[in-house]
Parts: sequence; structure tokens; C-alpha cells
Amino acid sequence: MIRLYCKHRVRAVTELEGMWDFAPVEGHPAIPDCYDYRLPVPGCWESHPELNTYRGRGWYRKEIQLEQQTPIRLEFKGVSHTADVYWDGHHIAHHYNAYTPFYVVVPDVSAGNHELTVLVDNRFTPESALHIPNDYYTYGGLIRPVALERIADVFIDRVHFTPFYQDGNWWADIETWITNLAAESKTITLQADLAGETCIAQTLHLAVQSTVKHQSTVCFPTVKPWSHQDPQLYYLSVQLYRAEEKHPLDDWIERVGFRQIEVADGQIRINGKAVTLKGFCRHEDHPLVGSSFPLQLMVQDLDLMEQMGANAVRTAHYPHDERFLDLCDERGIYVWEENHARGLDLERMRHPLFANQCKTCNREMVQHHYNHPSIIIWGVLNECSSDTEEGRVHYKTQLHQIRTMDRSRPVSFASDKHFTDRCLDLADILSFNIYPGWYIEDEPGDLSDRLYQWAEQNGGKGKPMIISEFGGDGFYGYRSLTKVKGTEERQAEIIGRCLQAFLSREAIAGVFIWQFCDCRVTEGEGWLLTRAKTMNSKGIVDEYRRPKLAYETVRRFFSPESHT
Ligand code: ADA
Repeated sequence: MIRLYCKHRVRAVTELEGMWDFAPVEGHPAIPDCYDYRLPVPGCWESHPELNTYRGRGWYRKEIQLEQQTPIRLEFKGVSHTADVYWDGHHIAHHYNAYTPFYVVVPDVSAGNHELTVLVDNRFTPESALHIPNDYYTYGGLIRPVALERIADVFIDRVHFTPFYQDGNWWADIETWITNLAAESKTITLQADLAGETCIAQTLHLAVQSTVKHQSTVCFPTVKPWSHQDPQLYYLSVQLYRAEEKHPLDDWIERVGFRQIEVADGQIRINGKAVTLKGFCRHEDHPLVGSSFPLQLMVQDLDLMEQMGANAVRTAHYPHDERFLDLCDERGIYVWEENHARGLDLERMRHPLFANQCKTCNREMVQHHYNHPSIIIWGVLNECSSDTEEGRVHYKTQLHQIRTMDRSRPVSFASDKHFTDRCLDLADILSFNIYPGWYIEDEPGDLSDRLYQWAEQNGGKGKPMIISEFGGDGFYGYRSLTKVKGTEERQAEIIGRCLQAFLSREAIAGVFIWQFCDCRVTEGEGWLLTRAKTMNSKGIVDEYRRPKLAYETVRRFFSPESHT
């Protein structure tokens, strides 16, 4: 299942889930004749007992039959971490980054049998600036769904929907990108419907082999807004027609919500009302499936978060699966979605590919996830070098890039550069990762007050503040009255003290606990060696989602009847 609703009623979509051939690469990576394994897609190769620590390259292969000649569009929702895609032996796409979708169009494919092969690489090579040994695990494989679409020679590339409230009504800017693959110009009609009403009907002329963007602003007087309390969703269905034809030649369906986000007077406001974000940082990681989540496990994660009373989630430290975002849309969970970059110091940021790999990740994240009403904040560059002038250049460039693509959402970054950050003026929301009671001994309320005062004088005046990480290790089942570090008791105490302090402060507009579940980390050198069991054990549930003592603590503070 690629999404939680039907994306196309006209375009024929085949999901390529199921068993694929697989061969690890030894030596030169030529397309192999013989495949020793059959692996499930979506999936991580680590799920296979012989490959559970394999870091390398591997070929995936799938036979595909097409009944008629057609252009096709192949969509990959996530390949970890580098993909080279071949169609009948011809290289058609290269993509870096496990966590953003990409697609490739093959304009003319004959009827008959074809072979789709993908060379997947999860090594930490010099070509990889963002996937490095880190405090999470870079798995290998086609970790998210793959789909093959039969398209016409004119097709919809994407649709962006931007809602806003003005003069007592809900409005939306609707942008549609349409591509003409043909060697002749085309005239088509674009039609869009929402809530049973046709809101766009427009004839367009498309030049030879070109992409055009159509834009219109529409008023929707009868719709209801989307919010955490009442997450109203609507289907926006866009179709293309050839002149005089009744049956559409292509379509594209988005599920949208009407909501407006403002940041003013130190508050985050949704539809004019101040909200306090109470949530978790979540890694997409589970010992049974790695980073390749089936729907059931995504649902379970959200069920647990909601049982604890959370209204928000931070997709640390990369964009999450679109089905997870679909669930957040349905449940009214506010999402901070962030690009993929964790803890990269100046030396890492100087990597010659860093800027471009971030740029692509930002573009793919914003373009593909633009229409999720649940996403209310874009984040970049968690704990990178925001305390240096050189680092600032990257923060500035990336925040500007995101604002250029999307003016409707505030931007932020989670900083650990307490009292030294030089980039606070660049963000709409101030966000700090602090670990009182774990890495430092400060009293949480006192530390957050001092940080806020300092931030106000250093570029953050009037901006809301989020505590984007706090917590401590708790090893599941390790209980002791001594409450030494690592016990569930100590973890619950740290979490309780922090929540007590942060949620009672007006200046704090949101809290994200580090972290929802324990996660696998890369077996590495240096500080990574401090991770017992090669796990980050700061989860409120363990890796199998078994609640620790802190679960009840969080529930007490997050539940609506708590003092917030
Ligand atoms: C950082 C980082 C997290 C995690 C955490 C920890 O703040 O952003 O990814 O590593 O610390 O557990 O120390």
C-alpha cells in the first residue's frame, strides 16, 4: 500500500510489492545473471539472517509484463541509501538519500516482458555526506513502496494546495504542473474538483516536450477547517481531458485540509488559536522490520503516542514514510518534518557534496510532502554547526530554499549550541535540544529560562521556543531503587522533571521528548561506542514498543486534564 487513499482513478498504477530477486555485489557491480536471494519489497535486507549486518551493495530485480506500448512513470518512495535504476539494462536514474521519494519517466516502452533492476548501496562512501555512521542506523534496500504507473503522453507531475483564511472565508492556491512528452504541441482541459464542486476548468496549450505550471486561487465558502481536535480532510481531484473527449486522460488526487499556521507574539497559532505541541521525536526503526514500516506498525506507534496524550511528532532526523504522514493527517497530529542531517560538524559540512545533497533532500521533502495538513513546521540541520559563520551560510541557504518553495509554514532547526548559536535570527521558531539530568546537571526550568532570555537577545526576540529534545537512557526492565542512570526509574524522573518545568512555562510553545522508541545505532567508533547494545535507549517505549516506567509519567503530563 503506497498511500492511505486512492491517488489515481484514471492512471493505471501497479504497486511492485512482493518478492524480488536479490544478489549482493562482490567485486564489480555488473547486472548479475544469477540471484541467490529472494527478498520482500518493501523491506530491508537486514531482515534476512545472513544479511543483518551487511553494509554493501546489492542488486534487486523484478520482471514486469506490459500489455500495451506506453510511457511509464516509476515511483520509488525510499531506497536506502543510494539507488541506480536500470530498465532493460539501461541506466535511467540515480538517487541519493534513503528518506525522500523520487520518480523516473520512461517515455516509450513496448508491450511485452521487461526487467527492472536497482543497484542499492548503503555503504558510507566518500560520495555520502549525510548518511554516515550515526546515532541511528542506515539500513539497506528498497525500504518504502515502489509503483509503476502507465501514463499518457500528457500527464500531471504534481499538485500543490496552499490553504489560507481571508475575509471570513477559506481559500486555496492550487498549482498544477503538467508535462507534455509528445513531439507535438497539445491542447488540453484541466479540471479540478473539491467537496463535490468543480473549482477549476481551464484550457491549456502545452508546447512540445515541456512542463507548464497552472495556478489559480479559489474560494471555498462551505468547507470546515482542519485541526487537531477536528481533522477535516477533503479530496482534491485534478483531471486532464483532450478536447472533445469525455473520458479523462490523466488524473491526480490529493487529500487536503484547510488550516493556517501563524507564528506571532511568541506563539504558534493554528487557525488563529495558540497551540502547545506535546510530542515525540520518532525514528522509523523497529528490530523486526528495520526502517521499512508496514502500516500496522505505523498505526501502533501513533496509537501509543496518542494514548500518552501526544498531539505532535517530530520526524527525527529525516522525512518519514508518506503513509505515516497520511495517518497524522487523519488523526490531527501536528508534524515537525525535518531534512536529513544529524549532528554534522563543520568538517562534515565542508564535504564537497553536502550542500547539494541537502538541497535535493529539501526539494524532494517539500515537493512531495507539501499537501499534508499535518505538517506545520519544516526543520533543517539538527545539531549541525550553527555556532559558526561558515555553518550559518548553510543554515541561511537552506532555510531560504525552503521558504522559497513554501511560504505557508514556519521553519526551524534543533540546536544544541546553547548560548553560542549564531543562526536564531534565521528561523521562525527557536528550538533547543537540552538534556538536563542526563548530559548536564542544570535544573530544567532554570536552563530553559536562561536559554530563552539569551535567545531573545541574540536574534530570537518575540519568537516562540520549542524544546525539541530532552530525555535520558532507560534500559527496558532495568529497575532499581538506587535510581542509577539507565534505570527506568531514573529515566521517568528526568522526563517528569523536564515536563513539569517546560509545560508550565508560557515562553515554551512545544516539547518533543527524545525519543519515542529505542532505536538501533551504527556500530562505530568514538562516542558511538558509548551506546550500550548499539542502541539509543532513550525511548519511552523500547524497540519492541514495550512501555517503560516513563510511559505513565508522560501520560500524566500530556493528558488534556494536566496543568497545561
Ligand atoms: C542529540 C541528537 C539525537 C540523539 C540524542 C542523544 O540531541 O539530536 O539524535 O543522538 O542527542 O541521545 O544523545
